[in-house]
Amino acid sequence: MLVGLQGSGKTTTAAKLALHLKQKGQRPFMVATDVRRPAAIAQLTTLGQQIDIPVYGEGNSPQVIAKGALKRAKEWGAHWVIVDTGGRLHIDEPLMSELSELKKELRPNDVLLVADAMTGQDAVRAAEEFQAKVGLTGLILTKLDGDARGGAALSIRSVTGVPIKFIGTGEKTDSLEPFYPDRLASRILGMGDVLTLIEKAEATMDAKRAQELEEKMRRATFDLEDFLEQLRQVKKMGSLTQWLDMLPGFSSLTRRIPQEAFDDKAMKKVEAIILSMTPRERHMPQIIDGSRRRRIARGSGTTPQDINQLLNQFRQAQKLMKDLSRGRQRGLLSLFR
Ligand SMILES: Nc1nc2c(ncn2[C@@H]2O[C@H](COP(=O)(O)OP(=O)(O)OP(=O)(O)O)[C@@H](O)[C@H]2O)c(=O)[nH]1
Ligand SMILES: [Mg+2]
Repeated sequence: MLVGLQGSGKTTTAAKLALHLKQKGQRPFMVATDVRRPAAIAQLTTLGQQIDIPVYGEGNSPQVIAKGALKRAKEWGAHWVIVDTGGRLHIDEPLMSELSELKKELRPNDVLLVADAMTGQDAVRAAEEFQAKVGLTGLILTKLDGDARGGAALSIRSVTGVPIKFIGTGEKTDSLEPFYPDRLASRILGMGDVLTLIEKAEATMDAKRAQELEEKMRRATFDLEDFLEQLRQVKKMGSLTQWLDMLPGFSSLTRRIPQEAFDDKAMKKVEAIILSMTPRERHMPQIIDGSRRRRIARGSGTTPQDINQLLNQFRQAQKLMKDLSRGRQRGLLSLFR
């Protein structure tokens, strides 16, 4: 069952969904229940003819149509019944009760709110109402082919608490895409593949540990113990440069971090060095002077140059993490979940 404000794209989306299912070898069946707007039923019927999918719209009230449609769909052997509903310019009580009645009659698996990505706060408030009065299971965001960056999607996602399932990217019936959070987030932020990168990082890293590290970065208390922990995590993720290369503007940085820094031998060395430091040194590497450097080198079986190299790497990582966490990517991504 598709619901939404007037002109949000319900009728078009009904046809898009039907075509999508048909292309997957399914038998979808469409129902037009908008008896109020003249030509609304004819609009869906025309779309149905274009994509060769049956449309039912017989009756003078939504419930009567729904009842007849379910019967007909069953006889026809439909796998899916897609129900288009009428829209309103603004949320009003008659619409909400009409939709609630219809929902009772249909008992749909899904009630999807079709929302126009170009609209702003009004759409957000409407979404909240639809959720409260009718009850939603998901969202379809339309008109993402336009200039809209889709920022309203975030608010709608957040006020309804239901996931975005598809996005509409054009007027034609084949302009429907599954929803990928990273792509929309990139679009909103105007970034490259940052989100895919962070998702990848999240999948490999221990989520709790990653969050702690991030927290530390924000408070600028990221120290050498955290650095060691981070190296271990990054090592688990595979080559650092490989994933950093996905970030726009970071390729110059990756070239500055030697690949050898992440092989086993180098890791052992880094561990030995950091473990030879006092807790105070790990926490405040800036206090490591010449004599401390020599002591740490002796304790870890390395040279003062090794210590210098490590401290350089640490500073690079510190800067890198600062750059990464400066973005809102992570918080943004979590809104879609
Ligand atoms: N560019 C673009 N246009 C779209 C998209 N989805 C729908 N439209 C257009 O938006 C307009 C309204 O679409 P409808 O499907 O009629 O909207 P509706 O929600 O059924 O409208 P009512 O039945 O009047 O409430 C039409 O001109 C559609 O072609 C989309 O993803 N991209
Ligand atoms: Mg319509």
